[in-house]
Amino acid sequence: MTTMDTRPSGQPDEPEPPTNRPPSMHRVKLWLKRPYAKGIVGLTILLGILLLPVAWLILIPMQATGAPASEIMAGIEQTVFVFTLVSVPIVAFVYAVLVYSLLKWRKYKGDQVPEDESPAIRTNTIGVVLWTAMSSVLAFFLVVWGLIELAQITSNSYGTISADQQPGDEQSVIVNVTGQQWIWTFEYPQHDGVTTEVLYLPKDRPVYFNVTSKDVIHNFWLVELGVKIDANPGAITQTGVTPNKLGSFNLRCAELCGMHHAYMETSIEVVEGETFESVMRELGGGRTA
Ligand SMILES: [Cu+2]
Repeated sequence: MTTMDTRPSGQPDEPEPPTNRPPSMHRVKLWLKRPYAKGIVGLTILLGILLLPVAWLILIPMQATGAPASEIMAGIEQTVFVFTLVSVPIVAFVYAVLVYSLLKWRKYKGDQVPEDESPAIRTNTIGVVLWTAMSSVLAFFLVVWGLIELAQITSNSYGTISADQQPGDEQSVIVNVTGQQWIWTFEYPQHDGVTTEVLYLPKDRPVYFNVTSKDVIHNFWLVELGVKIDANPGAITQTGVTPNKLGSFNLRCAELCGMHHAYMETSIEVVEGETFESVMRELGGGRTA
């Protein structure tokens, strides 16, 4: 092997690329043999296994009150579940680094600072490609899932067509919702304009809401039905849902609207279609449209 300099003369000296570097894979293996790498990988696996049930634990309080009571809410629950599962490996890794650092790197033993452990992993091609690819795949999965779920929610809440332009359906029910500090009122224009302070809904029938406010911005939130939309003064927002479960559910204001915001809640009574019609008749509103 010759040691002769073959570069054309006159060029400034550039640093020689290191020629004695072991191949990437070999460096990854060396790195994985380090005590801290072993410790963090082990902790990541352990924490990952411990964190897995969290996805189910999150569903328990959501379902405790009777959710999902619509297809929209079923989709939202599934999304919360899947997103939690997908984030487990990342959360486990971050906490593994944190826990390991807190336990092992509180202080050096004696006065001796440990030698720098070579080779570093941060410029390792395999390491960088793997880490970037894994993060990208996870993020891409979440974006695609989120967009599909959002499109389904929009179609299930009749979000693209306003209530008065929906196909005239015998089955469908229109409710005009008004928020004001700190009460909700519901008007049923197809039933002689009956008004209630409890939201009555028929099961398995599409319901369209025209939502507005008399004073400040409120937010109309049908908790177990997965519907949430702003109630703005001077404007009407539209949404809808098809309740698919009988029962009593929660309706809350989800926009801080003043002193008694926390008490701006009522109940949703999802009843059979016939019961709904008889409730309306009892309140003085026969079906007129
Ligand atoms: Cu409020």
